[in-house]
Amino acid sequence: MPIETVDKIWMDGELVAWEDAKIHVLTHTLHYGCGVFEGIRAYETDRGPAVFRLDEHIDRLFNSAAIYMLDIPFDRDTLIAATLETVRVNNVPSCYIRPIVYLGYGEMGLNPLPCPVKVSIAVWPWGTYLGDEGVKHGIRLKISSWRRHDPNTMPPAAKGTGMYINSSMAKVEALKAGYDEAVMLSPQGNVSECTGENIFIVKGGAIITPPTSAGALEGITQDSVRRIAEDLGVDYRVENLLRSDLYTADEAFLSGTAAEVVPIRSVDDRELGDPGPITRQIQETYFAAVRGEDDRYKDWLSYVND
Ligand code: PPE
Repeated sequence: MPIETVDKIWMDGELVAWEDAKIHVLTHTLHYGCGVFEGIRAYETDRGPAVFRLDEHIDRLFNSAAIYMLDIPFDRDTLIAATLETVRVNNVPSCYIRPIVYLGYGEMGLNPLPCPVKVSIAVWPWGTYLGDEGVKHGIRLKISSWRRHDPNTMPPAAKGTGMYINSSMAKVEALKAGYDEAVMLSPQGNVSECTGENIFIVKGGAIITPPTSAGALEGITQDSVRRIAEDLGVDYRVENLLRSDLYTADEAFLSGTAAEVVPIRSVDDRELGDPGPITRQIQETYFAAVRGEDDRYKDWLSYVND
């Protein structure tokens, strides 16, 4: 589905018309993939649109940039205000938000340091990432033949643009084989994460998710799942998982800003079946939290019209 356009995109401190948000073909990041980005969502609430966990996303953007030695020419507060403003001026009840920090037109060659650091924030309406059916009934996963990055090859803690070639290859492989999404293993063979989501199993009443050392991004939705699990009194553990742990799980689900919380129906054709009770509870609480319907999580929302 093509992107649903809106009026304005924030580029380097200014709101420009959607169709004018263009860059030069010799933009450094286009050639070498050295950029960092975020994926954020704003949800419709009874007080207008609210951005979910905005501070944490902007913090991660700065951490990603620090890892790649990209010196963002704006401070945190400016990017937080710019995000809220971009959602506000586009008059969308809910949307996906994509801040990106990239190296612009300047010098060529592998040394990124002389290039200008540019920042853009785009928003657009985006429905369910893995399909409405997937959110309700669960999706089918396949273990990818592509391994996730080793932390000393590409640091998974940075949400870097170029790193996603790996995810895209895994995604295409899974889709061509008739599955909905891929699970990637670390170079050592532990479960890492999906192409754009963290993964969880439920076993003996506890939720277990792999550590960052297995190559997973430290997900902000994953952290929301942790807090919700604690509040529900469900044991939550960070431990290495083998692919066979996925096959024999009582329940499994994944989480991400774009994907939200999605049940897993099967892994490599081992059926886990309909979404289980813990997955359902986490999912329902998450959707209530993002819509401002659960007071326990009100500190996670930044209201655009406040
Ligand atoms: N792992 C990866 C590799 C990843 O890309 C994401 C987010 C996550 C885990 C979950 O992180 P969080 O969103 O903080 O819970 N993936 C983003 C990009 C998806 C895309 O298609 O692009 C997202 O969900 O916005």
